[in-house]
Amino acid sequence: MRSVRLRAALPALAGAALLTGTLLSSPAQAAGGVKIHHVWFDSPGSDNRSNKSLNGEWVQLKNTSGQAVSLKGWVLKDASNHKYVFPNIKIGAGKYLKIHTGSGTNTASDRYQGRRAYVWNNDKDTATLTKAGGAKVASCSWTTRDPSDKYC
Ligand SMILES: [Ca+2]
Repeated sequence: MRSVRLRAALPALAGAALLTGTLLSSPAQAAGGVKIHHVWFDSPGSDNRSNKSLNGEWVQLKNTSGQAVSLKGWVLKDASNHKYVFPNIKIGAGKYLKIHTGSGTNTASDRYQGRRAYVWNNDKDTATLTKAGGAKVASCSWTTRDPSDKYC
C-alpha cells in the first residue's frame, strides 16, 4: 500500500514543482529579462574624484531575453536613493549596458550619469533597478567581504 501511495504522490509533487517554477520565473519574464550583471563599486586606485575614477565605478546590466527592452523611465538607485533615470533607450537582446558614474559620451554599451561624486559605496551598498512605475526589476548588494566588484 505504501509504495502505491508513493507512486501516486510523485506526479502531484512533480506538478507542484513545475507550478512553483512557473510562478518564480514569471516576475523575471515580466521584467523583460534585464538583470544587474556586474557592479564595479570600488574604482581602481584612490578615490580622487577625477572623471576617470568616477567612471571606474559602474553598474552593468544584461538583457538575457531574446528581444530588445525599453528602459524608458527605469531607475537605477543606491541604498541612499541616489537615482539615475534612464532616457528613452533600449538594451538589445543579449546585450550589456554599463552605467558609469562620471561624464562621457553615451553609446549603446556605455552610459554616463554625469556625476561629480561617487554613488556606489565601497564598504556596503545595494544597487536596485526599477521600472518607471516603481516595480523592482533586480537588485545587487555587496559588503567588504566582496573584492572591488561583484557579479550578481
Ligand atoms: Ca565607490
